[in-house]
Amino acid sequence: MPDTPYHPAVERVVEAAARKGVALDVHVFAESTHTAAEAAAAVGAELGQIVKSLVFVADGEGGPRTYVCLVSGPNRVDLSRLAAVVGEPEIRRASAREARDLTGFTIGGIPPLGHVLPVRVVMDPDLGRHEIVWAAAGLPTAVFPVPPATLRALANAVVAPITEEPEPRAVTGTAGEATSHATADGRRPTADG
Ligand code: 5CA
Repeated sequence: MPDTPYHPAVERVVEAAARKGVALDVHVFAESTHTAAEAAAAVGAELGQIVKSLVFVADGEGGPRTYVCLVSGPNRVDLSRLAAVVGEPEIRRASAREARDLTGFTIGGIPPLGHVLPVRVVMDPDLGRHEIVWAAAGLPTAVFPVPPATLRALANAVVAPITEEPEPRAVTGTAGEATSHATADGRRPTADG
């Protein structure tokens, strides 16, 4: 147990992990770890090691179904891919208020586990490239390090490709047109910060 008790939001995350037999090493900072970039700077890690916990909603007759995507810092969720992976015809980004009400945590501190309502969790395979990744621990000033395999188990996550492909590189030095994966109207369905 720490000398000083954790904030109740952090305590909920620590207890959820403890119920799965994992002792979290929560790091609390004076400065913000609200964004992935801030978290990377605070812990001295690569942006790719930061776990964004992004909330999505499918509106069904029985109420909203909530999905939390655990995404490597630089990556962006592709809504079409996410919908296909979770088998929802329509899915959208949660508002800040919905994210708080559905998970019990405020954006910037939403953790991968310990949510107040049942959620399904989908994890970006890119997180598996790192020995250790860092996830939010319930507050926008608290994060914890975890091996990705442990994160997957803690969050009961399915690992599946849900992020955008990198933008195609322009073809240079030929007479042909550059290829593009953009849709006919030039937009790509995206949902990330
Ligand atoms: N503590 C950091 C790193 S662990 C963190 O929680 N990052 S995060 O990416 O999971 O949370 C911030 C994200 O919340 C932003 O990337 C952005 O995509 C999202 N966000 C910010 N404002 C809103 C909003 N008004 N509605 C929905 N999502 C938002």
